[in-house]
Amino acid sequence: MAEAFPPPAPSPMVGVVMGSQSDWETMRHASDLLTELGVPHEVRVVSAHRTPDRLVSYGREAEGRGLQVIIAGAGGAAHLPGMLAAVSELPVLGVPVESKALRGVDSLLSIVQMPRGVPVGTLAIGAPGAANAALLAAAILARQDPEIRDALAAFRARQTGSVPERPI
Ligand code: RP5
Repeated sequence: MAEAFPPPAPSPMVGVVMGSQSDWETMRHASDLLTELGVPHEVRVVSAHRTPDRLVSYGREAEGRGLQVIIAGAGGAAHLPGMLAAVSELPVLGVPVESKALRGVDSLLSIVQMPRGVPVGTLAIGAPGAANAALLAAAILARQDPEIRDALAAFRARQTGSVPERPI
């Protein structure tokens, strides 16, 4: 069974948003990494198609609630990141969730091909993209936040240390 959403942080800096409960298996990789780096965040299900009003309120209210970055994951005709970028001036990082029919290529193209003027920073398909979205969000926040900068540096050092020089 999939893990439950983490309890909301008191003052979240990052919003992790997904189009469906079924995206959580992918998007938890973003949430887990933000937790590991000590980045306060919240997790929400917001569908561009099924809950359009929720999408507009979430995007419009995000900055005023103190969020600094939105990570949005969706699959198929994945409008969620682009629509959030349309109603918010926060940086939006898009994660293409792997779809059954087209293995996430549909999600990737839907998210990456934003017309000029409303950007979405698009990551790789699936769990690696979700994890990298968290690292990129942390890197953005780290410019102003020494604790996050240190946590990110420590993460990178651990990662470097875990790579053996020769295959085991
Ligand atoms: C998208 O449709 C969601 O982001 C999800 O990836 C996909 C399928 O959703 P479900 O039918 O599993 O709810 O909106």
